Amino acid sequence: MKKKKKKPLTVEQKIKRRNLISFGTFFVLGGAGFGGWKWLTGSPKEAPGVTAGAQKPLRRALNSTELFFKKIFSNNHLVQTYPKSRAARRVRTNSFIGLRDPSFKLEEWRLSVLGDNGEVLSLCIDEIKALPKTEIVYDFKCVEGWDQIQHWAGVKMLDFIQHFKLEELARRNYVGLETPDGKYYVGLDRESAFHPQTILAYEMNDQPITDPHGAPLRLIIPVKYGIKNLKRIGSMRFSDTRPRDYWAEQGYDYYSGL
Ligand SMILES: Nc1nc2c(c(=O)[nH]1)N[C@H]1C(S)=C(S)[C@@H](COP(=O)(O)O)O[C@H]1N2
Ligand SMILES: [Mo]
Repeated sequence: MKKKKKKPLTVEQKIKRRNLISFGTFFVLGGAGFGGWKWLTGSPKEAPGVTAGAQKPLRRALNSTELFFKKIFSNNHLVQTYPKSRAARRVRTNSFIGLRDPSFKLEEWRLSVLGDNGEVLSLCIDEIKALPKTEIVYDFKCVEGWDQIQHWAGVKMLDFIQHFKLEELARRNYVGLETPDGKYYVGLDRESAFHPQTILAYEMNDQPITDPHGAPLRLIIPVKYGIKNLKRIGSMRFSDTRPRDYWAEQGYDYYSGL
């Protein structure tokens, strides 16, 4: 009898399979995480010195942040990308909460990076543009039912973290972003915030981002629906508790992943 030849998987099937695998991994790692947590909290505190206070194994882990990033965020579950020629020339706009403050001055804009004890960095747009640039062309999806292939460019969140040595802060469970006026705000789980395709974008179709699209800096997070792609980022805060989230407060899914 002839063996039936297996049909090659379609992209959708592959994605489904990968989702299943991720889901399975999630449970396995979750279990390991719980065991690991019990092991960690039961471990002796390190000897006081330059870096006191952390449990020994934790310090060892903190010292190998590079490994940490490679392992936890070697996320190869990538969103589909397209050639630049497929990108829309007329990019849709949708919803402008937090973009209407008449006292906002583009020239005075700064990104405020916040940790547990307040501001750790205040950056102007040129300091961000000086970092390596990453481009992406992908299908932007709004929960309201439209999608469009768009071309964005900026600095990868991961590159941003590494450049400004924010690894310790980036170990927090969540990242919260808010507009300068605090009227629109989103909370992001760490894995999505540091997904390799997540970027702090300052260009759209090779031009600086325009006001309605969130000048001068917005989030492009392809693993999430549009609602999480905050326009005009004013502050970025790292925390272990869930940051407030505008649409989650209105009853939308906090995670809003694709
Ligand atoms: N500051 C701010 N960011 C925002 C929004 C908003 O109202 N205010 N709307 C979100 C929603 S629902 C979508 S779909 C996208 C739309 O981005 P666009 O206007 O560039 O298409 O921005 C997101 N980011
Ligand atoms: Mo949206």
